[in-house]
Amino acid sequence: MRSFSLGMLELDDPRLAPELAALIACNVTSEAYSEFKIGNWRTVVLWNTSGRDNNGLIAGGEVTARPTPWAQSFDYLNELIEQTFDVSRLRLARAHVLEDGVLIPHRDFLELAPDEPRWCRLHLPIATTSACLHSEEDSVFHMRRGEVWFLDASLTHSACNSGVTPRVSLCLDFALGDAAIETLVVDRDRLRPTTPVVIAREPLDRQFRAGLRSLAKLINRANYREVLNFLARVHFYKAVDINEFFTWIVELASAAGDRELITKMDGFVQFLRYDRNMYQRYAL
Ligand code: YCP
Ligand code: CO
Repeated sequence: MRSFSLGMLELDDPRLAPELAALIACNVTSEAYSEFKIGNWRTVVLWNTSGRDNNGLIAGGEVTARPTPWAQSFDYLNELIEQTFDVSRLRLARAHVLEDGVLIPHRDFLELAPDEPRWCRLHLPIATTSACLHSEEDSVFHMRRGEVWFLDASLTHSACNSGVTPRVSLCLDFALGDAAIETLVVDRDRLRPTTPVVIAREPLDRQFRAGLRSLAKLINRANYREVLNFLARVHFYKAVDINEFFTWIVELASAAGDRELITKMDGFVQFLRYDRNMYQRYAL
């Protein structure tokens, strides 16, 4: 696993509580990347380079980020961001609110030009439960509240919350270039070392595989989103590489023999995994 925890920050609960409640209640959300989610997953943009409230797109360029008009009143969160990270290299800070939902397996930064400085994503969960998991390739892990994580979003990854209590995680994207990831944390003494919570999963046995194949008997244009919802979550509890998700959806569409569905799934895999242009959307 290339993602790793940089350590645990002390959070100030009384100051955090009202801002967390405002984030969960917020309806100034960004629709960017909404084709990657199934269920209740919302993004509130906290810092960006355009100054517009709901612009949550990652974009190239040299401009540093600043709090959006809506996020300016978040004294505690803005202070936390400023005191912990090197904001001169920050390009985008979002709060991802996830309540009973899943991100469809995908890779990020595919849309950035090859000459862009290397992007680096840090996560800081500020509310979570044990039902909230993240994944990367063949690993599944839980990020604790207050833990600062480097997530290698260029690899195939996903996140899910199988409960109903909202998980809120700050997602900070930096233009890192050739510098070391650790340099993004300005005051490293504030981070307490932690051992990451890696999730052990049960084996994916033959019977379960046969069940997966039998989904071809029921998948159709009316229900394929529900099938995707189910399939995107399998690797969180069965020991299987996340990339198998792409094989499953293409094989199921093909076994179902529906031309339109085959084209849709082929195109979706291309979009999620290999090749995406800036501003490109995918109509699921
Ligand atoms: C993530 N990927 O993995 C981001 C959020 C969709 C694309 C938006 O957190
Ligand atoms: Co992602």
